Formats: sequence, C-alpha cells, structure tokens
Amino acid sequence: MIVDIITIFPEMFNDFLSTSIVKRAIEDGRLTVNLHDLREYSHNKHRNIDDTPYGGGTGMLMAFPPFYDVITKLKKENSKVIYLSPQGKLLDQPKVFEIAKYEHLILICGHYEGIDERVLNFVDLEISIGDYILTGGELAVMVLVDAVTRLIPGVITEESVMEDSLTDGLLKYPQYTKPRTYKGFGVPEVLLSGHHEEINKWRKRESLKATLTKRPDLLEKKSLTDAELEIIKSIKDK
Ligand code: 4H7
Repeated sequence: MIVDIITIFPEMFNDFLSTSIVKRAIEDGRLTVNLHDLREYSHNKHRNIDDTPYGGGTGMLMAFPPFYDVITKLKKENSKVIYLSPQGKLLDQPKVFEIAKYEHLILICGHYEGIDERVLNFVDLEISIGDYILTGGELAVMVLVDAVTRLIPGVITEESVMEDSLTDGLLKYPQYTKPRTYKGFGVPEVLLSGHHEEINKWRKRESLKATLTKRPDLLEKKSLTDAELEIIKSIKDK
C-alpha cells in the first residue's frame, strides 16, 4: 500500500513511522509512506496556507489552492482521498478492513478552524476517529494508518488478526500470563488444565460476557448464532 500524507507538521510522523509494526511494514516493502509539507504548495513567499473565512467569524481556515495543487498532483486512478475530520463517519474495525484493501491512500490533515469546503470535491471518504476534537488531523491520520497497516497481508499473521478483539464483532476474552499466582492474585483454573475444548468454551463465554457488560451496543450490530444466543441466555440467568 502507498500512503501519501498532506500535513503542515510532517515531523510529527517521524517516531510513528520508525517504530514497531509500521516500521517493519515499511522495511518489508508492504507499506510506503510519503509526507507532503502543505507549505511547499503555498502561493506566497511567506509559505502561508491559511486565510480568514468569508462571511466573517473567528479564526483561520486552510486555503483551497495548496490542497488543489497537491491533491491533483498525487491523485491517480486507484487513489482514495481520505479527510480525517470531526464531521466524518465514525471509524470502526469493518471500515478499517475495507480501507486496508485500497492500493493508494491520500490522507489530509486539517488545522485551524478547518478547511475550505471546496477541498471536499476531491475527497472520497470523510472519516472521524471518535466524537472529540483534536488540535490537528495528524493524530487521527496516525490512528488510521496504524489500524490499516496491521491488516495489510503479511504484516501480522492472519491468525493474529482473527484473534483480535472486534474482528468477529466481540470483545476479547480475559488473558493471563505467568506467574500462576502473585500476591494472592490467581489465574482461572480452566486455563491451566490443558483441556483445549474446555478452554475454547470458556473463552467464547467470557468474550460474550465482556461484550454484554462492557459494550452491549456491539451485540445489537452482530448477527448471533443459536449457540451464542444460548450462551448469552445462560450468562443473563446467572
Ligand atoms: C478537519 C477539520 C479529526 C480536521 C477541522 C481531526 C478530530 C478528528 C480538523 C479540524 C480533528 C476526529 C482543527 C477543527 C482544530 C477544530 C480546533 C483537525 N479533530 N479541527 N480545531 N475526531 N482536528 O477524527
């Protein structure tokens, strides 16, 4: 996947791109990230890219011409232009799977009070990472790139993806590692039994239980099997 990022703060991405799984995906040639400093597309010698809003009001807006120039330069047949904004559709794991299939992303980072609306003519997807306001779009872009990179084939094992919380629309079951007890805090006995069928049954039940108590809204969206409905009933009856 090729990702072009349009930002006034390219340096914010340095640590992100040189750490952990994103770093490895780049080294292995599965991901290419190009940073584009919007100021290089400024139309004046002061490298300004902002201006005051027509109709008045507080603050500044990011101007249209620099975006027009950089997007039309980068956009190809297979590109998807994504604008991260508080007005976007909420990002969830199914949406991340969908975006991970695209070959070329152009990601726009907003600042100030937002962007001249004419940029929207060049945007394929407007996405929000959650119902809160960030100073700039860079952190939102990093969230999207992180979530998508994990799903590029070969970056992590298909098994790990299947094991993720939310891949099946449910929260993950509780997990434990050594030591077996510490300061009186133990581990559920079934996990120490070596009885794989029992362990899988326990995990399925705990996964449904966690979703039911922490995120009941997720169960509304998911189509549940008869077996799952049966387990939920027995959890509720307890
Ligand atoms: C686009 C338009 C994404 C991007 C406006 C970006 C939250 C999200 C931004 C703005 C973002 C999200 C700039 C409006 C800063 C508010 C103080 C960048 N915030 N901002 N202003 N939820 N901010 O995905």
